[in-house]
Amino acid sequence: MIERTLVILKPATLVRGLAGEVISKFEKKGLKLVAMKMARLTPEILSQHYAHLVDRPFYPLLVESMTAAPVILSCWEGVDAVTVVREMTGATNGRKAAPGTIRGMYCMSGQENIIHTSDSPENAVIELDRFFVVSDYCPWDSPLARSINSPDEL
Ligand code: IDP
Ligand code: MG
Repeated sequence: MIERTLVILKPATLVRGLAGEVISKFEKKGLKLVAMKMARLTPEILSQHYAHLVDRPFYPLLVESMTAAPVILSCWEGVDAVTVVREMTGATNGRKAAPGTIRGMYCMSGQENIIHTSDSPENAVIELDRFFVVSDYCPWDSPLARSINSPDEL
């Protein structure tokens, strides 16, 4: 099924000059970029986005890190996009993430782990609605679509 998922390039990714490299991984995989913008996240929106973590001891450091510079918010579309992107992301701790994953390739930290990606189709819908409005989306038909998927997969 064609899904959409949220990818946030975290502040450290922008600071380290890795944004283009990470975006390129998703492009080359064959996912379709349908929305993208920069934003400075606030403690308020982070308390929604990371509601499952607000009571954890590391939460203040997480907020400090996520507000230290802008992020790049992006929406990627494709067949099973949520699972595909999540598996490309790798384990939360970059030191434990498999070597071929984005976290496995580009980070050494449990907190400074390059990207956020939605962990289920249900959460993808909630998270995309948190960060994007309808007019942010630019759906488009790729002339190469037949080279990305067979029609019977769609
Ligand atoms: P995820 O990003 O792999 O989905 P979550 O458990 O949802 O992982 O945690 C959200 C973010 O909070 C992580 O990406 C990471 O930046 C931070 N985080 C999670 N667990 C820890 C920890 O034990 N120490 C420090 N930061 C953490
Ligand atoms: Mg998570």
